[in-house]
Amino acid sequence: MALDKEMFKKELRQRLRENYAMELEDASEQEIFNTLGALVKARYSDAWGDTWKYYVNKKKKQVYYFSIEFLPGRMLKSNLLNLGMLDTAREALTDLGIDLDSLAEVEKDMALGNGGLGRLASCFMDSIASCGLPGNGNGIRYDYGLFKQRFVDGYQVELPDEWLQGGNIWEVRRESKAVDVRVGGHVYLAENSEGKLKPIYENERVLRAVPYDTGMVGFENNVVNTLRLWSVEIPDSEEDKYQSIQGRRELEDLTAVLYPDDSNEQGRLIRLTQEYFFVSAGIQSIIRRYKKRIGQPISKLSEYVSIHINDTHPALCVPEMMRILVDEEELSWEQAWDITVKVMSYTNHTIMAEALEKWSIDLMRRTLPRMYQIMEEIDARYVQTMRELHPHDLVERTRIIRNGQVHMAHLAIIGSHSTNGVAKLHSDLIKSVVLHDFYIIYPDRFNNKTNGVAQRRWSQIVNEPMSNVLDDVIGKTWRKDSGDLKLLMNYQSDQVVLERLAEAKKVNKQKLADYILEATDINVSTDAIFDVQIKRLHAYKRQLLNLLHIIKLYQDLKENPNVAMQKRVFIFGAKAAPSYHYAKVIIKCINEAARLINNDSDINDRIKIVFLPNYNVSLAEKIIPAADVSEQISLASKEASGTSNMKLMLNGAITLATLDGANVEIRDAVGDDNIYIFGLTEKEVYEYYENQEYTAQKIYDENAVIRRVLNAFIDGTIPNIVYEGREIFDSLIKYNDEYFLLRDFDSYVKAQEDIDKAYGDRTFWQKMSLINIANGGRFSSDETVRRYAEDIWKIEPKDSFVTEKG
Ligand code: B1N
Repeated sequence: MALDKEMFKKELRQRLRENYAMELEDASEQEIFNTLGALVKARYSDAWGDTWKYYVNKKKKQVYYFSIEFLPGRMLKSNLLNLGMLDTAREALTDLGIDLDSLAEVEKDMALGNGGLGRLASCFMDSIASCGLPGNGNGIRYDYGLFKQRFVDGYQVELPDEWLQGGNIWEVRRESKAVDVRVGGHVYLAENSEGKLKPIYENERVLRAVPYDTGMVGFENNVVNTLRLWSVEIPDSEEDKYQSIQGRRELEDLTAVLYPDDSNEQGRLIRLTQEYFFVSAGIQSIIRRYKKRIGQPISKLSEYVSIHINDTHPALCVPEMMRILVDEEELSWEQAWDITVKVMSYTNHTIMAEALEKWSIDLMRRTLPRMYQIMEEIDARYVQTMRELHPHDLVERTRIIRNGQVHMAHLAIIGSHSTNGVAKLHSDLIKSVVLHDFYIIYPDRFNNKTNGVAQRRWSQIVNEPMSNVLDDVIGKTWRKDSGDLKLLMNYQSDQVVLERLAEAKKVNKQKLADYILEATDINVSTDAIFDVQIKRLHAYKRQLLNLLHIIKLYQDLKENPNVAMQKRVFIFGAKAAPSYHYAKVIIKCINEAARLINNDSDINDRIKIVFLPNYNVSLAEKIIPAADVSEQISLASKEASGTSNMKLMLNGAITLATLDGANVEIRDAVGDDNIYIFGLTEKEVYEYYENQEYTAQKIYDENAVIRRVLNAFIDGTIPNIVYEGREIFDSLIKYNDEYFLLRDFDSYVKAQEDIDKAYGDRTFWQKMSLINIANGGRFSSDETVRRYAEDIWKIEPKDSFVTEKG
């Protein structure tokens, strides 16, 4: 039964009395928030149970999405929206003198991920439920999420993210579903009484994996799927082994922290154990449920279960499934292998060499002895089979165990039936360059699934002013089916509509301006272009190129204060991995340039730099609706897809981009006239690699503008960066500018000048913006997961959803 406003108020008060023995008027924000959360959870708990029973009773094939990161952000408004309660809740709370938006800020961001990869996993969870697809997440319940970022004297400082401190209203601890995971020790094979070879474990450690489940609420469809996150505990049987505090702490550390690296791999023991921990716990619980609830023979597993390996971190799914099928279910190797390959599928998210995961044989053998034995067997059989079909060196290059290391991507490809990239260009590069050897061996296994974003969150929830205009202009169907945003194309010359969208943008900009003032003490004008670059800090993403351009503008203005140009606010949001020195140097330089430019009276507020600290999902929700320009300026070929590019276009920002990742598809969607493209293409980048003819020094010598900009880093123009400025300078000149910033500089400047001119023509700009919004529907993760469901997972939506959609 739908809850009306009066019932809502009554229930909220009632629950507050029951749980806190308090009247609303005396309760703290946290208490009200917790109570509201419990109320919302109660509204979907029946559907949660029913969804699960439905899948079991109908023996529906289900997908389990294994990911070492999930980045859901806040869930209150998203759950309210999906339950159809957002408006009621807002009105009820207003009656009670409470502002929903401020109350929502009480919720701590669930930040169990670094960036795009983790956020994608959460967009998929939302879309899988919203499409009525039987699918669940499987990951780790870190006690601490991604570090909190502060700036002290312009430097990044990392603080722990104690996200569980206020409690987590959404999760349910399921003690009864705990499983044991064995690590370390020795394993040898011995014949049992029936003459079968069985592994015998010695001196292993037993870890108890306890699941915490969170409901993933579908959009207005009564479907609630499960995100299951595992936490480590000491099993009762092992209590006596863990008497010292230090011993206990070591064990509990396993799920304490998320590794804060993005697109870079830090091989460490805890990380490997984390990977095995959530893989083993997840697969054990899948098999247990299958046997108990589906009741089919284990040989039919692949008809009921699909497991997705999100990047290589869960690649141990392959040997762990083999272990269970062979050691515990006593299937033959061949039969177990056939099932495993059918069940598993894998997504590659990067071509950056340093991110391709490898573990030393020694570490693997010591940490996970049974896994290592099984991988040796998989490797040996792979070589044996392929030797007859392919040249020796091709087979050698593609082995799982090679040169003293275990190659996780090789394991994931060999042990699954599907490998996909995350944008067309990236999937092509995988086939032609990065994993070309495997493409020769398994041409049918490779495919593309361009990323998408949870459109309801990234439009309806974060951008109400725009959403209201859309409702008035094209009706409300776009809220369920974002493909209908296309209807907006009919209004591209409608002055009234263009003006209303411009007003909505202005409202969002004012809100962000208020936040900027509060967070940084910097005053910005909403008349300025809000030029946004928000993503992890990484050399290949080229935040430095953005800074070089800003320095150029600064120097131009210093030289000639009357130079004609639009006001601009350059907004950055970016965390650097704590161990990534160069990225931190760039942060310091941006902050010092900001201090210089923002306080220079000659500049007179014509350009400003705002580096907002602690970029996370909630901050993205504030910045994205207010953006005019979306900076997607990675060196072509390096960004696998990008997803902030999609969120920004959906909110009417104009993209300034290289032809990299999904930018290529954004250009195809909006047309050349509604995007600003610059820089080398991926082909030209590869040509440079082949000819090795790139000389940054030469560009510096010949280009006076670039020379003046770079000199600003070492001649005191930008103060307080004596060491950092030198490091930047050297990285570009002495070490020859690995990401071709100088090569792309002129065309970037040109594109920025074009943007400056275009912004001056309000109608022209607003029309481009409208066309971007209208074509944003193409990048909905609903569409993306539907394609995974059909092509890879072979799962079907819940019947009621099918009938509803016709
Ligand atoms: O995955 C995103 C893409 O949109 C981005 O282009 C891509 O950079 C990102 C090791 C990664 N690739 N690799 C990672 C994350 C954590 C880690 O420990 C690698 N993240 C991406 C979604 O497809």
